[in-house]
Amino acid sequence: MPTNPAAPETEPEPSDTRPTSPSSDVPAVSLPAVALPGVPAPAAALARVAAGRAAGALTGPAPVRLGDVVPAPEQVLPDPAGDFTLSADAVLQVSASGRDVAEQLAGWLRPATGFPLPVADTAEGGPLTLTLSPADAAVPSGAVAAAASGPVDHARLGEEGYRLDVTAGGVRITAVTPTGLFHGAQTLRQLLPAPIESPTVIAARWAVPGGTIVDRPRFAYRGAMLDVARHFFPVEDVLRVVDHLARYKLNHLHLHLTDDQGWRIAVDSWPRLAEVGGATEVGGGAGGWFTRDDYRRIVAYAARRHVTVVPEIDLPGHTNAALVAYPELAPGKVAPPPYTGTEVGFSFVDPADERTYAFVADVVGEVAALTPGPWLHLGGDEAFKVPADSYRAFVERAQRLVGATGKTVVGWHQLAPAEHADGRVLQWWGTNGDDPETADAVRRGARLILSPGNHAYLDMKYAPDTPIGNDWAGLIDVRRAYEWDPATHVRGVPAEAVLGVEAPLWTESVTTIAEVEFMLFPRLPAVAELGWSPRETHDWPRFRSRLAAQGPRWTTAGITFHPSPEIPWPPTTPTQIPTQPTPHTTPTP
Ligand code: TNX
Repeated sequence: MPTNPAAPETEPEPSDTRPTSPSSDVPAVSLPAVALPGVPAPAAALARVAAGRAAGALTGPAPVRLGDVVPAPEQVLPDPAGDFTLSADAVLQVSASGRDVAEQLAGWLRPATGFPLPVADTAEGGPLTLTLSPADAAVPSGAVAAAASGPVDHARLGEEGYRLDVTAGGVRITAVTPTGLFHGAQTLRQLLPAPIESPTVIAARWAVPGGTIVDRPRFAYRGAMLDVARHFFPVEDVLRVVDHLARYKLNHLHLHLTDDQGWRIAVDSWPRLAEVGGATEVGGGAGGWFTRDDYRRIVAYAARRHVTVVPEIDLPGHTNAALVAYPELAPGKVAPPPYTGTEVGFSFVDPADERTYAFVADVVGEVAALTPGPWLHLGGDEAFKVPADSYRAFVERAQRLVGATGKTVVGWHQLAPAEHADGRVLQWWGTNGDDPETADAVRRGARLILSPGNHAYLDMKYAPDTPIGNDWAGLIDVRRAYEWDPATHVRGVPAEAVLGVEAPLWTESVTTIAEVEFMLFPRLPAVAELGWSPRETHDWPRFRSRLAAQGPRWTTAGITFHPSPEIPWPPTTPTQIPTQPTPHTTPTP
């Protein structure tokens, strides 16, 4: 058995509200269990005292405004008379299939409030109610319809939409699916004051602004990519990234699992891929890889947060680690030396050898079997040493092998010249928005995920003095990450062919989870907003002020971020926002 540096732990059952690790977004508090489910008597008593004090001391409107949500909701109708204050005796009412979302919501709110927040199995009651009901979700309120900037068909909240009603008497989230409820619960979390992110009980008036939000995504695919190949990141780090995605209603995590510097997923039929190919990384570190159980844990954790994992096996280039493990795949049948630098484009599996196709079939077969989601990403980028004809023939065979597993092919837009495969999705990472081959592939049936290198690449530096990151696609500050439109970005690609957006994080220079967060925040929420929010809400001045309000939340939650000078961060926050770009520093809550 390989010894994996990231030994898996068991994902807690939905009913277990105790956090198990600091990388979960449920912060680590240790409360001995007594009396009420999940909450100890001393903490509950403390919380009641704190809440009483806070409620007495603070009155007036809720501190967060109803529209202060990232990504911007489709419709917002504030009702200043309808503010609600969460109290220590609140119960979450939920119908059966929404229970897991209610448990997660309670798990987010318990540490800071100290309230027991038991989850009860019934569709009626409150004051916090989660309702799965196509009928309720479909009923438009006249007031909300009036608040809309245009007509919206409320019957089409769809797979991911939700409705949130806040009145003085309580909060109700209504959706057609648990995914919609989950997004609604994330919105509610943002509507509570920033100290809700505290891992320990604090005194606050837990007010929610009154009114109604009706919301649903603009694009079906909203993602981020983590490169675990250039530097390896253990399971706990990946889970933490999943939590970050879920906060901003991103629903896909693309894992770049293989590259020249490391092979990060165990494949039983080719064991040396991970055992040998996983033992390196950029800079000469020890690397690592995910066992099958590690990977299962990641996909299950993501699924509970309504995030689909998209595994990438990058072929035919970016394969040096595989060739070190299995020289028979190399064109000359000679193992290259392990590679720990950051160049690209020099390696490839032998497209002329049948053994290569047995390898591809085995690998995509095993990865597909471990992956519940519909996608399998074939890479396809920067195979500079493979002649165009052989590249195309290789890709067409590889696409068929993926199709045979039942998965739908995703690939970087270099796959474009190959024949169409059913459902095929290309991922655009160009920088000039103009590529006739990609436009032609779209005409032949492909859909597009937009990851323009000069807007969505989160490995690009923010500014010349950003201590880590690349700059081949330019500098990407928050405004640049925000100021583009996925629907019109690539010439000759109509909006209907755009499946969505993805923000990739390549990790040649990114080595720790704090550095990952430093590159993600505050740009990831900008890309998330492009994926979720209707174009009519697109407005840089408003976005930057909404984004500013996220800063104290990150600080309180212990999430590292770049204090971008473009953003008017609040001057007083629960703790200090770092003034220097220090990616290694996680602010202390
Ligand atoms: C290009 S984007 C690559 C990666 C690098 C990245 C660095 C793409 C499909 N290929 O191999 O890591 O640039 O920004």
